[in-house]
Formats: sequence, structure tokens, C-alpha cells
Amino acid sequence: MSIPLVIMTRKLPAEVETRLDALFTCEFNRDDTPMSAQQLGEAISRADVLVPTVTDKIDAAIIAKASSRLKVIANFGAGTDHIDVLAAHQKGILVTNTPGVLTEDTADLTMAMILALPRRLVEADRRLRDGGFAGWSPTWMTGRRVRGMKLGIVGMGRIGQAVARRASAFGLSVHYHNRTEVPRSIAQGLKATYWNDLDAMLSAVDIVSLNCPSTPATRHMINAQRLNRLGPDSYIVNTSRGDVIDEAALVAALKAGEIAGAGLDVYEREPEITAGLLELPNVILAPHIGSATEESRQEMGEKVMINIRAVMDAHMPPDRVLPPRTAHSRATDPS
Ligand code: 8YV
Repeated sequence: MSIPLVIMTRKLPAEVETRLDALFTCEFNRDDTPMSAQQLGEAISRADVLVPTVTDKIDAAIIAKASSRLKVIANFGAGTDHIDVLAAHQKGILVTNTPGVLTEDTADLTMAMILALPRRLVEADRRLRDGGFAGWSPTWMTGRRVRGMKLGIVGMGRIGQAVARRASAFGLSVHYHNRTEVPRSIAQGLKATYWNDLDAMLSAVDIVSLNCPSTPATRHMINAQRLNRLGPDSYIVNTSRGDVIDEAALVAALKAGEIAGAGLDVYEREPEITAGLLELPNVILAPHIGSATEESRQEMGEKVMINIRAVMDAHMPPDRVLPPRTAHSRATDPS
């Protein structure tokens, strides 16, 4: 095959674009404006390779516009819930992602929220900036001790396990719910207790960390009824995908004091933030920065290029994403 045309939907790190440019015929998105559905359709109709990100909805209608020259949709990111992988598969188009390289950074952000929520760190910063610090006080800005808390991880894939390692080092006991139990040797190493019953685990833990992918089965997995199981002293952290939580139910639970706080990096209708969240003092809101380190983004770019090269050399790419089979996963992260 001659040098393939690779179309990027978003601006990628400079070093990644330089290397891509050396390897392929590239069309970059220099001003980084997200593409409309029409622009995505136009791009996919001309490309040999499309490199989308989480902000692009590559649904069946877009994939239908792909010409026979499109070989691979090489996603820049681990989660692929924004791509209709089955529609691509049925058209003979490969889909790849970038797992592994963003695991530790996403787990760090998750752990930062697990620490910051009970210690009210973001709220304290805000209060000080608002002129509310009149000097030390024995009773002001007290939070809760993290050591000894029970952490319930939903989705024990790579990121879930990386969160477990950190939490264990901070003295939390680790509990997890997953589609299947992780191998005993891994669970023992993490000192992690398996709960087949998510509801039972939610009733037993102090902090919940969502580390599962978005699938039809995990959409609104955390609903009003399950938030209610958590209890007024508990916290929830979501660095996976926004639609795993029913955000309206979360706002209602926070307002009613049914849970103590939430740390969110992802949103149901990203970048829109559900009404009410911004006003709540006990909520930490991050703008989808789980993988936002220079290192992760470079390595994600590397993976994109390796996957494209493998396909162009007629090899199976290392990070091929297969379409879901009949049953969707309950909770296993794609990281
Ligand atoms: C990525 C993510 O930065 O990889 C993922 O699934 O959620 C993010 O951390 C994003 O997906 C880039 O496409």
C-alpha cells in the first residue's frame, strides 16, 4: 500500500504530530475545534486511517460513510464507548485504542480525589480564597480520617487495580465488584475482597470509586436507589465515564445529604455540567483530566502510531478492540 492518509480529529501533542507527519500523509486539526458530524463523515469518507478521541461520536451513521480504503479507526484514548465498534467490525474496519499507558495517571487522579474529599481540600482552598480564613481554629474545616475507611472499587481492570494499590498504601481496606473475580493471586496481593452483589458492597463501604467502562449494562448503574445504599457519611468518585452515574439522582442525593460528597472527572453530557453540581461545596469537579499528563498523552500517541503501523504492515494491531458479544460487561475497565 502507498503511504496512507491519516486524519486526526483533534490537535495532538507536538512531538506526536511531528512523528506522525514523518510516517504518514497526515491531515491535522491545527486549531483543535471538535469536528461536526458532517466533518467527521467527510473525513472518514477520504481517510485510510481515522484517529478520533473521546469527543467524537463515531456512530453507525458516520461509519456508513467510510469508503473501502478505511482500514482502521485508531482511537487516541482507552475507552471506546463513543465508537460503534460492531458497525466498524461489520464493515471490516479495525478499531484500536491506547490501554495501559494512562493507567497510573488516572489512578493518581482517582486517589487524589479519594484523599481530597474526606479532607475537604478543594472546599478549604475555596474558603481561604474567599477570605474565610481567620486563623487556625480547633473546630473549623474538620473532615474525616481516610485511614481505616473502606473503599469499594467498581471495575477491577488495570485502573481499578492501580487505585487499589494506592488505597491500600494509605490504609484503606479494599473491596471490589467486577463482572468476574480477579485471579486469587492478584486479589491477595491487593488485599481486595470480592463482592458479587454490588448493592451489598455499596451498603458496606465508605468511598466508592467507579473504574468500569460505559456499556449498556453499566449506564446509570449508580442510580437513586444505589446512592441511597451508600449512606450520609460516604463519598463517590468517578473517573471512568459520566453516564455510569445518573447525574440528576446524584445531585438530588447530595442536596438531600444522602451522601457526603462526590469527586467527578467525567460527566453524563460532557462538557455540559448537570444543573446543581456547580453550587455544591462538597463536590470536586475536574474537567476530564484523568490521562492529562504530558507523559500519558505522548505514550497514547506512540500507541496510536504502533497500531497504525501494524495494520499497514498487515499485522494484527496490538490494541485491537473487539465488538461486544451478546452480553455486555457489567464492570471491567478498558484501561
Ligand atoms: C482520554 C479517557 O484522554 O482514554 C480514555 O478513555 O477517558 C481519557 O483519559 C480520552 O479518552 C482521549 O480520547
